Amino acid sequence: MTQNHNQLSLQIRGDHSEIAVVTLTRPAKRNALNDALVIALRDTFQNLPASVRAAVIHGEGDHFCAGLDLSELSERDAGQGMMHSRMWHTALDALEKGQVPVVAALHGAVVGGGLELASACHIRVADESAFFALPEGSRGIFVGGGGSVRVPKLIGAARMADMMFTGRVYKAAEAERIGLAQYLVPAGSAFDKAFELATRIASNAPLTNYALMHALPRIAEQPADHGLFTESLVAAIAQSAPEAKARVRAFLDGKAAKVSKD
Ligand code: 1HE
Repeated sequence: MTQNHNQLSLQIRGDHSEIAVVTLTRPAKRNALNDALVIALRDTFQNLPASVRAAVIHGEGDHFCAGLDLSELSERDAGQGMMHSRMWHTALDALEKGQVPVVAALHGAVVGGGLELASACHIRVADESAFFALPEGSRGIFVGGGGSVRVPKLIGAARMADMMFTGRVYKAAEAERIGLAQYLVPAGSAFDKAFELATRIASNAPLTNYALMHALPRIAEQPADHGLFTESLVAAIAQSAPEAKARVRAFLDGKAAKVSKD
């Protein structure tokens, strides 16, 4: 199944229609995010088909995403600027706090709002062509798509401030080393790796994936004692699901895969 918004496409793939592939399809503008595209992202992630268990997001052309569409920035007053930023928050929250994990396949420019979008995803795969930057600093603006909250969680506030103060650009290998991406793959193979990971994720119990998306980040922000209590609640709920019982039984019966280092 394929749905096309104007500048975004949604394809449902996999034997059980379990993988959503979301493609930014605005290569002539390096997939810059105008308002229509931000709203399409929101609508897409709020309305994924029930069969979907994991998603991949990537960009058409030579770049993942050039960030905010700067041609739309011109005439907003302060109130409109605030609402515009809140619209981004709603859209990227729909992705980050949605129903299924999202794997970002990154190549070429992952800059400004493109990095904000990538940092709302649950796993980032960078190929060797990827480069990461926050040019907001030199454009006289600030991040507005959740970057000030999400990027420091990946690399720390000091590194993010450096990127904005100095225009520092991280190439893929260094980006992976500092935590902007979790996987580094040869140029041209980010999508295949992301799809492979999404397929693996989709085979997990949905409740486990949901807990990883929704409990883990909240626990990270709780005081340790509250976090431990939340962990116990989530663990109790997850282990009580029939699917958990069946998966553990399958292992004990020798019918499920062992952990293997290869
Ligand atoms: C754009 C945008 C854009 C390209 N808004 N139109 N983001 C930036 O500051 C990054 C700005 N873009 C670039 O630095 C470069 O375009 C790239 C490194 C991403 C790609 O370079 P290249 O040589 O492949 O493409 P290009 O020739 O620069 O751009 C091709 C076209 O895309 C051109 O338009 P054309 O009509 O002349 O063909 C560019 O104007 C257009 N284009 N990027 C609008 N960003 C929620 S707040 C977030 C705040 C931010 O994201 S600020 C950072 C914005």
